[in-house]
Amino acid sequence: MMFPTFALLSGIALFCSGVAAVTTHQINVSNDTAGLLFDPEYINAYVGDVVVFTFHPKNHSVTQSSFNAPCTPLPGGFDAGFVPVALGTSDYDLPTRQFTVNDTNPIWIHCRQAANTAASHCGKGMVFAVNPGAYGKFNSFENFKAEALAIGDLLTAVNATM
Ligand SMILES: *[C@@H]1O[C@H](CO)[C@@H](O)[C@H](O)[C@H]1NC(C)=O
Ligand SMILES: *[C@@H]1O[C@H](CO)[C@@H](O)[C@H](O)[C@H]1NC(C)=O
Ligand SMILES: *[C@@H]1O[C@H](CO)[C@@H](O)[C@H](O)[C@H]1NC(C)=O
Ligand SMILES: *[C@@H]1O[C@H](CO)[C@@H](O)[C@H](O)[C@H]1NC(C)=O
Ligand SMILES: [Cu+2]
Repeated sequence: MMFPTFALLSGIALFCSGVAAVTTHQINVSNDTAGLLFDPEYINAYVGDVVVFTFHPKNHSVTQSSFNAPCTPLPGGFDAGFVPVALGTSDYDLPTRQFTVNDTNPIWIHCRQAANTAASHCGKGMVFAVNPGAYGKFNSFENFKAEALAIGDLLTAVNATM
């Protein structure tokens, strides 16, 4: 009777090693105290992990962009669209959207509210990333956010001269 027991145990071991733990990452899209940001601003995630965005007031999007163009929607990329939320909505009623991490490449995200205007949320630093390069690397989250803020500065300057 040794063999069936061994087969059963190795079957369980195979089953367990084949099932990777899925982590769910909770991200606030804006929050009541800090305004135009994603909180946290970036995460590291494994393939298969789920990223859940909880939308706070007033009216934001979660839109994929690219490292080179932080405030421009990526053709074919993820876009939750605009999700308006009334001021005073209770935490339990805040809407959520989610995506699954499909590969290990960085995923760059912005809020496209008021795009290409001085009020651009992206231009005010409302950006987010999954698996950005490490601090000090060219494709770090810090460099991505700095690019977004530079776009915002440009939009503000253009607006001031009009
Ligand atoms: C997200 O916002 C909720 C309040 O709506 C807060 O309890 C929670 O701690 C926030 N999460 C993060 C990661 O800051
Ligand atoms: C809002 O985000 C800021 C910056 O990450 C954080 O310090 C603060 O605790 C957050 N507030 C809430 C209510 O989650
Ligand atoms: C949310 O923002 C979008 C884009 O600016 C706008 O078209 C839409 O009317 C807004 N929705 C509400 C309810 O304010
Ligand atoms: C991962 O693939 C699913 C299924 O095709 C898709 O719905 C989702 O948007 C993808 N995630 C990202 C971040 O593109
Ligand atoms: Cu926004």
